[in-house]
Amino acid sequence: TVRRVVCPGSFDPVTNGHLDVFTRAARLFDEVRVAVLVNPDKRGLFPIEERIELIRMAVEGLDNVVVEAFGGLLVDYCRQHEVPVVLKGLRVAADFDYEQQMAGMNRHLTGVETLFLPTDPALSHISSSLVKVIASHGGDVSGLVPAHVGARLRQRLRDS
Ligand code: COD
Repeated sequence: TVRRVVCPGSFDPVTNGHLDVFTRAARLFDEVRVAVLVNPDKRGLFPIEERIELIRMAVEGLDNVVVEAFGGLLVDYCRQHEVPVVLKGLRVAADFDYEQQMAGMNRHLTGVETLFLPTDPALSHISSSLVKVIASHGGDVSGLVPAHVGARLRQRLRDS
C-alpha cells in the first residue's frame, strides 16, 4: 500500500517553516499531498494559483510531493484522495491547543488521524503572517522564506 499524508494550510505565502515540514514528510511517507485551502471568506495576499506556484517552485527537488488546491472540509479531501493521515508542524504551545481541537474534530468526523511534527527550533518563530508584516514595512525576509518567495512579496507589495 502507498503511505500517503496530507499537509494542509493557507500557505499565504509558503515559508521555510512549512518547507521543513514538507521535506521531512517526504522522507517518512511515499506520497505527500500539500493541500492549499481555498477560503472564500479570506482573500489573503496571494491568489491560490500563485501560492501553489510558489510551493511547487520550492519543492521542485522532492518528487513525491504533490501540490494542489482544496475547498470545503479537510476530511472530505482526505476521503476523496484516500489519505488516512494529516501532518501538522507544531511551533509553540498555542499551536497545540488549536491543532488538538481540530485533530479531535477531524477524527470524530471520519476517523482520519493527525500526526504532529515538532518544528525545527531554528524555524519556530516563522509564520506567514509575520513574514507579511515584515515585508510590508520593507524588512528583510531572507532566511524566513525562499528567495523566489521574497522576490514575489516585494513585487506584490510594490504593486498594491
Ligand atoms: N514550522 C513548522 N510548521 C509550521 C510553521 C513553522 N514555522 N509555520 C506553520 N507551520 C505548519 C502548521 O502546522 C500549520 O498547521 C501549517 O503549517 C499550515 O500553516 P498555515 O498558517 O499556512 O495554515 P492554517 O493554519 O491557516 O491552516 C489551517 C487549515 C487550512 C489546515 C484548516 O483551517 C483546515 O483544515 N481548514 C479546512 C476546513 C475544515 O476542514 N475545517 C474544520 C476543521 S475541524
